[in-house]
Amino acid sequence: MSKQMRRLGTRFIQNPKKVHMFLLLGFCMTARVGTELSAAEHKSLPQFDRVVIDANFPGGYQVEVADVNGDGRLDIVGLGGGTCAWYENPTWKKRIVTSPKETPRIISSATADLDGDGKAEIAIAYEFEMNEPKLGRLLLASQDGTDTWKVTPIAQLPSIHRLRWGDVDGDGRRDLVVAPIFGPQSLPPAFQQDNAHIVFFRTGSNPKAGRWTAERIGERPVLHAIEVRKANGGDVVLTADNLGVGRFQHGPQGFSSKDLSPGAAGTAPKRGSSEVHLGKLSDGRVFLATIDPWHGQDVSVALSASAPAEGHETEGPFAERTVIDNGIKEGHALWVADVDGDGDDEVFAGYRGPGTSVIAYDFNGHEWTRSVLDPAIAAQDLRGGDIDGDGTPDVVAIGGSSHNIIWYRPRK
Ligand SMILES: [Ca+2]
Ligand SMILES: [Ca+2]
Ligand SMILES: [Ca+2]
Ligand SMILES: [Ca+2]
Repeated sequence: MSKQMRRLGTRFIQNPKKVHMFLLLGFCMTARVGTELSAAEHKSLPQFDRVVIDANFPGGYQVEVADVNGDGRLDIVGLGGGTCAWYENPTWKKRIVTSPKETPRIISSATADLDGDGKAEIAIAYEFEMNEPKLGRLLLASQDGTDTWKVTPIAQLPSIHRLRWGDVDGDGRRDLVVAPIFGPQSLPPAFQQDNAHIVFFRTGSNPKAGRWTAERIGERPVLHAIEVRKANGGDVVLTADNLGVGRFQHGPQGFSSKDLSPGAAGTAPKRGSSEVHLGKLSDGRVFLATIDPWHGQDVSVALSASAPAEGHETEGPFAERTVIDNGIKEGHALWVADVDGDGDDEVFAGYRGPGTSVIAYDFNGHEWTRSVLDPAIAAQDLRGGDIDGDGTPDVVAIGGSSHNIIWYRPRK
């Protein structure tokens, strides 16, 4: 038995077939990004252990890395097929939060300990139906005893699609940012009749009671994904939508918006951007990593002109996007993390179309090298966090047609 297996805990030692060592099959792409870095050391990607968290999760759609039980270890929350489940670190015992009876057509979750009692609450979006954008509901699941969850209805929200916690009004309390994908009057196939209306909820003095109040943030056409980032004066909402990447920030006159990047050209709804995260390089510059256009084929990077001051990372300006891969099919998963410790964030992208894979892109100072991490997952979502507490960020993906949840653990 290898040292890697021993380190993974009893469940995996008892089931050694669950751990596969993946050798990275890297090859260089030709894309060149920005000016070359002079003295910086750019490490190459480590190998990853592929740890199966669940091999039988029907319709897997979204994954989170969050401490659910408050023991200081990051757990994994997966959803899809009407079910929300969490997996307890380090045994990865699976527990059901909600079932298809409570959360049919589940689409998103956002986990955080809202009342500070050490037990996380999970906001859940469900009753999503792509071609019926008038449907959609939000509830809060809270822990009621050791292994049971109580659900509290919060609101009906047409076309509800993405949830993230963040303090967008800067009052020191968590708000729930809710991004529908379409406006309620939108019609297939282009969905351009009505913009998606982004809102945030203040959860009040007793969040578990569910008496939340909504406030408008703004609107964008065909809004596929959001990222909430720390910023001066209140967290910023980045959007990936048919206009590309947008940025919304709270101020004295409400929210102001700004276009950061146009994404890909094309005919609606296949234009703009589909996923977005903000990454950083070792020289202090930041970049928008995107999948473009909607459910698209491109993985792109748009670099900031200079190194921004802390709290101003999302402000730009950003250079025109550089496509670092144009060969993914139905791209749906994106993450950034510095897994080799050289100060540059790697980009991780996953897709669910033919060829299904999770791919890593590593900046070597000149270009982004592409490595297939795992072809055996129809990735719908990617997240990360230091799951094993070794100081190196880990990456987790959930697959839809492959019905699996996989932890990619960088080797030391
Ligand atoms: Ca935990
Ligand atoms: Ca709590
Ligand atoms: Ca790195
Ligand atoms: Ca780690």
